[in-house]
Amino acid sequence: MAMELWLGGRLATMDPTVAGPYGAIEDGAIAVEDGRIAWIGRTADLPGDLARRTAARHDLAGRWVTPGLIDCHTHIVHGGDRAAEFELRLSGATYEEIARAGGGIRSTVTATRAADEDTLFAQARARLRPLLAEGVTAVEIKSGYGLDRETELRMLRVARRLGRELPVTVRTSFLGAHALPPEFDGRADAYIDFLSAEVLPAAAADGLVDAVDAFCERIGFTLAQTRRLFEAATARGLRVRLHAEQLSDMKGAVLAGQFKALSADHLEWLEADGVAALAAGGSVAVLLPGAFYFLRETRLPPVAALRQAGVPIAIATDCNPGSSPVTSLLLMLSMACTYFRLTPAEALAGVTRHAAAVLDLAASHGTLSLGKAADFAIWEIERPGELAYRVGFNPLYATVRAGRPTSA
Ligand code: DI6
Ligand code: FE
Repeated sequence: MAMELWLGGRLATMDPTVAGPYGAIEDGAIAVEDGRIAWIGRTADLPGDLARRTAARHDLAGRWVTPGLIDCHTHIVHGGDRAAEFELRLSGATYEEIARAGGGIRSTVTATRAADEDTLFAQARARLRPLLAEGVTAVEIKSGYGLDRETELRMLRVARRLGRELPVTVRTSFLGAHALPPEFDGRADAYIDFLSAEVLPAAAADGLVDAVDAFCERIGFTLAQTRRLFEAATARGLRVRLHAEQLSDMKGAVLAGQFKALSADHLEWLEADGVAALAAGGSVAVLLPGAFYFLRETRLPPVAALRQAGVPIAIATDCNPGSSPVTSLLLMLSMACTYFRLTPAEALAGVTRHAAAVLDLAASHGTLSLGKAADFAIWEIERPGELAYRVGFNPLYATVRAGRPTSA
């Protein structure tokens, strides 16, 4: 592919080796070759030979450019919705009560098992579109609403198909340990054995698993069960991550850190021992302000302690029908700042550089840097902080993926 040049932009590279909170390069240029960044810097410094080899030029006209946004935690493939449960909660029932009464995740499991691959694909594509319209170029998608071999694999196949048919990089997580299916009532340990011995190996053999996740919680799985699943994952060479400390302190983050997890997610109930373990394990803390908002949580994740320990913080939608029916990553930037007191620069790092690390894509995504994928979002804004400032306004001008303007 011939070289193409993007000139005259203000680049929020998010590259920590470039000075300033956003790694900003004013009057910047990006040269793209074979879908990768072949040169990046100030337009005035562009090497002459490179300019001569250029086949096409694009004028950024002073617009801001960020790395393509990355939503590193979603359950976007699922059947149906839970609007009725939302109404129940408004008349007083809690999320945990509904789950214990057999609703909650289990009702989405029923709907997902009943949906064929094309139906799941069409519904997920409709939820993905608003994310792509906000400059998202990579997304994580979990299984976890099948809880049987056939449906877990179907969900993951749909996730892979979204990555093939839409302009987005998809990374999958196997979340068989999301809830206990009715067939295994009272037999959670046997279910973990079934996942480890049958479902995970089958999904991995079909190339459907990039990481393994679990829900460690009173209404999910115990720490010991989570550990056994992590051992099975690690034995297959798969990285792990964990829904930890969302509703109570189960010490999930301590376990995650011990397994050098890619991430621990939610973390409202995280204590000092969990913070230290994440730091020691090199894990990213993924904060999910949509679930915090939608469940009307009041306990804040320990952002100051995470910062102090040097734990990178990512932000994601957690797009799911029960606790975060959210399809706007820009809204999550706003909520991360207003609720969790992140700075706009921290929030933007949370949907670029640190989100890439969660997906094990740090070498190729997440910053505008030499050699990385030419995935970027072009914005009609005056300063990068605006991305976290407005509510319900989308200033995206265009998205470029692997060097090509996209349309979804
Ligand atoms: N925590 C969550 O917030 C989602 N999953 C999880 O483990 C909620 C999933 C749902 O309610 O359907
Ligand atoms: Fe989740």
